[in-house]
Amino acid sequence: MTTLEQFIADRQQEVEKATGAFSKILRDIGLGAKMVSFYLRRASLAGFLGELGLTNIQGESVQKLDDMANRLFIRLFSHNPHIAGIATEEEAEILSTNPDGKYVILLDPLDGSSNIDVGVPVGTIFSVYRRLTPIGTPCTERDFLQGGRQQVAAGYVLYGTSTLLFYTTGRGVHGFTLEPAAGEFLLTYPQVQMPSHSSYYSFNDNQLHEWSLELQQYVADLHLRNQRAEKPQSLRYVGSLVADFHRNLLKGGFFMYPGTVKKPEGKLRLLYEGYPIAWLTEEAGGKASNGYQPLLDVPPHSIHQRTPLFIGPVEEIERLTSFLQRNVAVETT
Ligand code: AHM
Ligand code: MG
Repeated sequence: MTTLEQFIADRQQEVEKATGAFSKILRDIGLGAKMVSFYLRRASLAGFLGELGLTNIQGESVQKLDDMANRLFIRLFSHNPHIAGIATEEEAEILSTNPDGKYVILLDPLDGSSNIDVGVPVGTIFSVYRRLTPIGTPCTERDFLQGGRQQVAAGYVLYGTSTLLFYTTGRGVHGFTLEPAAGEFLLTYPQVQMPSHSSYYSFNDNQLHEWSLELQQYVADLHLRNQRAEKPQSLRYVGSLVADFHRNLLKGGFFMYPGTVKKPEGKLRLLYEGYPIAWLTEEAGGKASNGYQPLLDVPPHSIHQRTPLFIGPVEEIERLTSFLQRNVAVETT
């Protein structure tokens, strides 16, 4: 049995020259994940459910557990001397923490807020960059706006029937399962590969009438293929990105959250959700796009920027994007 700590220690040279800084960051993520997992399990009995009564920078109502997870991770990382700054989905501005730190971290502390109160899986998403500004000075937004290809680590924690931690440092995707008796994450998925065939589709179609004609045609094509297929793709949609992505990663499926005519940029955030999930997808052999270019290549201009998101097996995403780019002859029933 390999613990997360052991695995990180054995492989830290992949990211840096044995200074231990990077390992400590991943260890802190593991520690935060164990604590959030514990809070979530006690939430309904301890009165942690419901809204906090505040609205965040995204204009969304903050749940008590959103706030707890956000404060917990900020506290953990503020005490980590290797982290120069933190940006989270819940905070309006970046937080400059330790001027001597080499890295900055971005977090969606608790993703899938609408599912917290009903015991449905939620997640944490993280993304780490080496800072650009000189060590010894406060970090700036520039350190966070480097673009998806500059990530040095990215991953998520899924708080589901078990608590899982999956991450990449650019050499594939590795997955760990929390063994509650030992309080340790154990390596359970050494090298994850996304199946090349899509068996599931995951999207909320309540705005379908507001989607582009090309995307509506793709959806018609999907249903037409399903009518004819021996093994049609099945709908699975949790409404927590981490849970939907995780299922699709292991079982083969695609997820999309497109823009609409009124909100062309969609709902999900490029830095906290888009880049990390896109990198994991590519590292597992899949494809991630904003509909027109690889998601990792979409230039960042602000920390809370939103983006349309299309992620899954290469073949399905290529088909989908060729509809968006009007390269496919459309057949209708
Ligand atoms: P959140 O960060 O406020 O929790 O919102 C993000 C979530 C994703 O986890 C999920 O994919 C999406 O919102 C679901 O949105 P919708 O309810 O519109 O389908
Ligand atoms: Mg989120």
